[in-house]
Amino acid sequence: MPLTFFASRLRRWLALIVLALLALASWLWWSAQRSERLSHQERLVCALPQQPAGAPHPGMVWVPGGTLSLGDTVYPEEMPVRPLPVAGFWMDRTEVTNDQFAAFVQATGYRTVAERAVDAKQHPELPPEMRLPGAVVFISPTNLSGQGRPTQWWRYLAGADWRHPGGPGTRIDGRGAFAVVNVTIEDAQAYAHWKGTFIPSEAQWEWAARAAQSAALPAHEQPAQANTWQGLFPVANSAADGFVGLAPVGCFAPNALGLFDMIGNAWELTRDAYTPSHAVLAADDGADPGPGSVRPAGAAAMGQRVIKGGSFLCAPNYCMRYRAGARQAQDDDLAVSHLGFRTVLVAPGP
Ligand SMILES: [Ca+2]
Repeated sequence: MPLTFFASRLRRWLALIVLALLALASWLWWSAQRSERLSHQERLVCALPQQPAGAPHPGMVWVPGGTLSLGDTVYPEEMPVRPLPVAGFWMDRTEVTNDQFAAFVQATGYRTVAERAVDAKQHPELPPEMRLPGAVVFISPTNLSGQGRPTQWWRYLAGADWRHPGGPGTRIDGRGAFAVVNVTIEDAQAYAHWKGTFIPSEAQWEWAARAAQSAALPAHEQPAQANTWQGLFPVANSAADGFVGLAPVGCFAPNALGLFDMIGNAWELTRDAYTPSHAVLAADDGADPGPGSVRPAGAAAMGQRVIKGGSFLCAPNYCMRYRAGARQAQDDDLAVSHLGFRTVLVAPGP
């Protein structure tokens, strides 16, 4: 065969290889950019249904009383499941938003915990850079060494606060309908005090998340109607639910009471002191115990509260806490980028 034939075939093969490499590079680039593009395409606001004219407490829904089966059976801290009576109350139908929190700050001049320097006397163990005003922010790692060390994806960032949820350089402009985050229990109670409401107990929160149903425990599957994490946490997030990170409130179907985002989006603060299980319970009359008080009564105040509902970071491979009965501990004086809150009100029902 003539040499030109081989040269021609070689050129064709080389061209094919180059094309294949280009296709592979394009695909890798496309995959790497997908999350970035999705975050730019995400909705900035989701319409909430109108409430009836003359609703007694606008923005809130009534949660009728009943007997809650407190807890669940997936992780040790949510066991044992215990019956607990809960009186009726009103609850914010969404997480408190940036706009709502901004109104409070504008009216009062309040400065959040994340905007203040950390008291060296209270935390002599912390290095100086962690005593600067700031918050703990989730940053998806580009490579992981070892397994399950949260410091690989949680970073204390000076300058992170509710106005800068991802750290300095990030903003909430155009994100007024997003859940406020990087707030602590002190901040949440200050907001609630200004509103004339208060932070729910764990039982109130869980009862509301179960839509005031005392029937069998809900399923443990990852919910479709909630902003959670689809993929392998903490490195691969397909955002099949439409959101890479936090979402505006009210983008997913509400529960049967009309409460939005009880599961997923932002974790939500309760006023209860954290206990490692439900082995010891105290009766909760639903009354506001006042700022600084903790429940269950008699529980040792360990400087941690119970938080509920899971967040946009909850994934089946790491944290199946996208359930009403799930719970987690949160340091009282540490603001985190996946944690927000909503408030409740004890007043006559409709
Ligand atoms: Ca999501």
